[in-house]
Amino acid sequence: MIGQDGLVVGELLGTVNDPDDLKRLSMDQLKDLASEIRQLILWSVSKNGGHLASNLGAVELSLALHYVFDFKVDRLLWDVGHQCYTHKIVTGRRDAFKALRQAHGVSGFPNPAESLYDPFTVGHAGTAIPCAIGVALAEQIKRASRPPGAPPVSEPKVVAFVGDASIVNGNSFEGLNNLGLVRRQLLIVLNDNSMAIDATVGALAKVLSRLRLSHTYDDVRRTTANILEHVPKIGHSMEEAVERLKKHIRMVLPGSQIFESLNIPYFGPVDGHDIESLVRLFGALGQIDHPVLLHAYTKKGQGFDPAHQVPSRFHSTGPFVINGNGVEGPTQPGRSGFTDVFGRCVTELAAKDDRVVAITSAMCDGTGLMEFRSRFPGRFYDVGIAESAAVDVAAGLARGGLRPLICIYSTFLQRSFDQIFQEVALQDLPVIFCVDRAGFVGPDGPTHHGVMDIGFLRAMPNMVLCAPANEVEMRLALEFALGHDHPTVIRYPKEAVPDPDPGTEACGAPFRLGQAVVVKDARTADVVLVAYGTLLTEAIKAQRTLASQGIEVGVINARYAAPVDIHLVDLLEEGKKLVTIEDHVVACGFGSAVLELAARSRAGNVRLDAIRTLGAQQTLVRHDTRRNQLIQSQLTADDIVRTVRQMLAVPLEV
Ligand SMILES: Cc1ncc(C[n+]2csc(CCOP(=O)(O)OP(=O)(O)O)c2C)c(N)n1
Repeated sequence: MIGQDGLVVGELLGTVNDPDDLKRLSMDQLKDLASEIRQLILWSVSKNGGHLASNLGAVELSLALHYVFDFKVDRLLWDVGHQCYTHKIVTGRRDAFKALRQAHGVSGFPNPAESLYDPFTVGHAGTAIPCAIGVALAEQIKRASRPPGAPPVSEPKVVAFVGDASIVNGNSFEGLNNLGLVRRQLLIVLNDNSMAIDATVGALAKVLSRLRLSHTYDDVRRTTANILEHVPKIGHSMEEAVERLKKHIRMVLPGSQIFESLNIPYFGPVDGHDIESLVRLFGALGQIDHPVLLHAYTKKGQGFDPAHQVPSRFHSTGPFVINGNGVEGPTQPGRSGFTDVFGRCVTELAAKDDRVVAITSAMCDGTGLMEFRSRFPGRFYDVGIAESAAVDVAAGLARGGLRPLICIYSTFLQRSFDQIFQEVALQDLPVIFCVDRAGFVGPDGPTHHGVMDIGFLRAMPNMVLCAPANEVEMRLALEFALGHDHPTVIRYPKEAVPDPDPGTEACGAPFRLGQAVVVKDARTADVVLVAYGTLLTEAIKAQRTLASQGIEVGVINARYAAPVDIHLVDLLEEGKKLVTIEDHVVACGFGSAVLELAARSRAGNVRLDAIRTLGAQQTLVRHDTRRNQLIQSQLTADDIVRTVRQMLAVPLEV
């Protein structure tokens, strides 16, 4: 049924405003609701973009969880959170879901500011299990502190929902290793679709896939039936319940052995699309006063053939048009201009330099490495969602005389802070960090913005930080890094590279350590705009607008945030004012580095108030378009023009 606003709402779904409404539905109605929800997800993602394949696969699991548990009091923790669309739709956000990832709609990830049903803001993998342990321990501690003889209270149940690629993340495994701390109910739902964004990699993925191959669909059904058959026979004590279930139900299979060896009762594998069985399974397993793991098989893209056939293409997608049984569009996921250019350059450079090795953490396509992978399979490593290990692998490769490039999103690089410091920076190893999605990332929102990397990287010893402003500079920056025998960071945004601009010819000069380039002569100007990276384009626009208003300013492409070009201080000593511009939080960023340098000037005439630092004031910039995020953070050409006029005390032109 299509409403006036074009929102597809099925008849049943129209009645579900809260999870309590779900609980009134029959099993047959739940199944119908699942297909109505799939239609809504498809409708909204095709309009707004988003994570399609994972969400289509998680509908039944999500509905069954909400049917059985009461997440007003119980706690549901999503890992990554990209698969939470059904959860959003049934927890009062159905109508806002039509504007998924739009400024006026819901975010694509769980967010407590949106709903009491979201205990955490999430976006990174590996958090659900350890956070769930903490939540469960809080209840355990409260239980222990109740006075003896106090009437029993019903405690919130805790559920962690995690995918098969995220459960192998180090943080998840550290959580599993500590699960023994929990001596109360905690249910881990392992949603196994045998995919990360691409096919899963690594030893555990192989074990899980062997398990999958050793099972027919009938086996899976039998496992479910087996568990359910024994559920009514559960005794009253936790130990008895677990023992009975273990004895009668648990499958002695490689998948189970992994968890059993960690002393985690394992149940499964079961069919994650059989909603009726799932409801009964959750009903039973939720009663066990002990951590348990339910392993469910699902299909990524279930119910929409194009996403089912090519799930990686529909993992995270831009808007697309559904055309009969096929689709038009979407824009390739993660294929921003800078990413493409990076992918091309690194492939060309690797053809000439056989020291070049590329490493990704489950983001081959997103980081533009598809061509590299097919041309140089022996020099490409996908280590799965393991950013910290990826950095240490690179450190080892560098120690072995090779030139590893870690191709990673800024936000996920945060996971590797200590490895970058200790295994790379402290050793002064020539690892090249190719930091994609630096700056605002648009609709993915605050969990995914890459606005802190300059801050934490420039504090490290031996680290060189540079940022190409355009296509030509991407190659030059890579050439510089390959010739530099120390750690180097190259940062670039999720954005199309700017069109070639005759005014930026100076950017064609090779990168030289710590040297900025003058794009517009600063000698006769009172104010100089100093841009780091891609915002050079806004600085040039601002310079042209100001020139048309009779105000001449200089423009410098900083190229380096560490070390910063010391000649910037000369400009201050000459009495000029500087405006620094960066797609990063102001705190600890490029502008801060310029301020620090200026503060060390011995000339005695440098005033720090001659420097204005333009950058993001905060990291919590809501999901929206990248352009709007730059506008909100006052980082556009108009904002630069306004700043310059204020500095020169020239009223704004209206
Ligand atoms: C620390 C971290 N690294 C990388 C990502 C990017 N990422 C988002 S979803 C995803 C794949 C997750 O696979 P899985 O957990 O199996 O869930 P599925 O999408 O298959 O349901 C990746 C790599 C992330 N969110 N967090």
